[in-house]
Amino acid sequence: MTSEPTPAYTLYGGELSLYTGKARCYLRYKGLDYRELPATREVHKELILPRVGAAIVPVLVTDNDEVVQDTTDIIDFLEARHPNPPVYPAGSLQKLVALMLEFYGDEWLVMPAMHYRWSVIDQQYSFIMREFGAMSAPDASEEEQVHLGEKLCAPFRGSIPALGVTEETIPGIEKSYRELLGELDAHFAQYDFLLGSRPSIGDFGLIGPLYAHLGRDPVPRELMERTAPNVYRWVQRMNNPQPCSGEFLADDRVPDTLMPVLERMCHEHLPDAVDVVAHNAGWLEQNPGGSLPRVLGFHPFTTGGVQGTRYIHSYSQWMFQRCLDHYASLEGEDRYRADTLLGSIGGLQAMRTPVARRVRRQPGQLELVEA
Ligand SMILES: N[C@@H](CCC(=O)N[C@@H](CS)C(=O)NCC(=O)O)C(=O)O
Repeated sequence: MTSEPTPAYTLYGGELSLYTGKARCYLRYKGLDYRELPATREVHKELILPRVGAAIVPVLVTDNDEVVQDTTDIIDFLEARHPNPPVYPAGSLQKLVALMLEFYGDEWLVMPAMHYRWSVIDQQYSFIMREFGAMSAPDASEEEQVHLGEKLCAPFRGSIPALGVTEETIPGIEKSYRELLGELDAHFAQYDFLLGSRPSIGDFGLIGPLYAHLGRDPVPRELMERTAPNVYRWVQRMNNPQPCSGEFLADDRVPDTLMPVLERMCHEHLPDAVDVVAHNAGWLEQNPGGSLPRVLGFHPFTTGGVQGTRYIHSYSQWMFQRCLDHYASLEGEDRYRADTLLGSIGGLQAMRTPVARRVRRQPGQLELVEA
């Protein structure tokens, strides 16, 4: 009997996991030789905890036993090995927009995603519980999976107030999300992806929240399908791509239809990111050489015109630095065009945030350290 050869890549995660969706869509678009396996109890015990240092998904393992955690690192690791076609646009303005929207999907839209999974849990209880149980114990009975799911989901379910989801903020979160859906729907009525007929790193950032939670959990999926059918179709395209197909728009053009989305991001998300940079700097000043705690207390935020308080997610700086570094590298005409765009969407000041203390990731740990 011949056994199947091991694919080049194994992605450990789950269908219900926001960030697994981001990595999966990327692997599919690039047409890579991979398989996806559930992050079961055994996988956590034998692989993820010892090699990554925390119970987090997704994790990519190569056929050479290299382990990569964090979807941005996974994509960059694979882009270096399989550069064509790149998911980072060559045009400087398109690249800036793509990095901003990746950051927005990864770090801000988690709020509506988690709200629409957990605040309406009574309406989708057995689906969600079973999904949690199935990732951990795929061979258990349905009943056992639901039971297991109830235990496993506790940290996620319990995290929503820290993310800023409370009775007071829910009207703002829903308002902003519904408006965002309308804006994206108008965009995807005209374009297959954010920047043309090829998905960019920005599309992969947005698909995380817009698939596993907002495009798949029963309650928000119905909302998306009914009110934003073009967004729903983009979710399907992202999950079933023509591998390696498509192009970014010519002449580094950024469609006008993205401006309201970018404006929303600058208005709601960037103040949070700028404040994270300040808090991280303060902590690193007080604790030279230390590893930044993942959460540094709480700070105010605004969404959909409603104010709330949410955790200070130190990791956000690492994602924000990607945007800041790209912007800082621009010169001449490129800088002028970036400034004009950022000025028109209210993002210029934030993109010029001075970073007194840069941060970096370290292998085998989730906590950031000073770079
Ligand atoms: N920035 C990370 C985030 C990964 C993440 O937060 N994954 C969730 C599941 S979708 C998780 O495992 N969270 C557990 C934790 O953060 O401790 C990435 O891009 O991979």
